[in-house]
Amino acid sequence: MTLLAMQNDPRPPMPADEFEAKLRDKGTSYHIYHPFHIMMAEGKLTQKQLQGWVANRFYYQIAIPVKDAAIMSNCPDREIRREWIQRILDHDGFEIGGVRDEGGIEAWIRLGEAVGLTREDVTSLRYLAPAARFAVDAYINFARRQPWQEAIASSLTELFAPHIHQQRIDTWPEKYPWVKTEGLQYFKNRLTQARRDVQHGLKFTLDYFSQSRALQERALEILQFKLDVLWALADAIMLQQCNVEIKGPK
Ligand code: AHQ
Repeated sequence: MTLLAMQNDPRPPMPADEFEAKLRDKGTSYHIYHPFHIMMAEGKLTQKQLQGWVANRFYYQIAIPVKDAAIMSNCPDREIRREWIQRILDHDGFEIGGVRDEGGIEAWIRLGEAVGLTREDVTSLRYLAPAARFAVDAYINFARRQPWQEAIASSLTELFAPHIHQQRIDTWPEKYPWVKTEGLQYFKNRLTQARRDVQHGLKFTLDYFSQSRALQERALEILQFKLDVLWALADAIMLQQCNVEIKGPK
């Protein structure tokens, strides 16, 4: 159903606070609760497994600015583009008027080197699991093909991101003391960037999708899709790194 058709849903929309609470309640499906991330937080990953996570996740990191550029290219609203472009700069880095920032993609490569990978191990994507690629591509294609309003709503998994970034900052030095601390800079940068991004994304989502009950339900569906992208990405990495046997039908 198109956004226009959903706007005409005759049912009264949920009150804004109830809608926001339902969005936040989806945090129970966030990938911080995935077995692989629980193993990570408990210090149970080997160096190879942590390297595998960093190497696979690099594909997600380089996808983010591509995804955000797709949203920009679909969005006719200059005010929104002025806000949204910051996300591309955060990841790709920039040099504007003498101000230089290497960006999050570069910081993620440094995370790779901090866990003992070479720059080329990370940038070559040689360790990328096919299912990890497909999970990330599903996100990029969603942003390319769906209305830009829906793609903005899909970024709201970052409501829950500061928690997982803080968890890494708090646990890695004790659980993985061999990781060079400068590698954690990416997570530290995201604490502020994610909070800023989500303020804008949440405000837009609450305003736009509160036009009707059907739109509110669509926003919840979109958030669940993106939670599933992150969950599937962790599944792919765990399968590759822990050779877990797929428990199919007997
Ligand atoms: O490093 C992450 C990042 O830059 C983003 C952008 C945002 C989006 O636009 O979908 N989501 C996101 C996320 C990042 N890191 C993930 C992690 O676990 O390190 C979390 C992820 C998210 O919650 O969506």
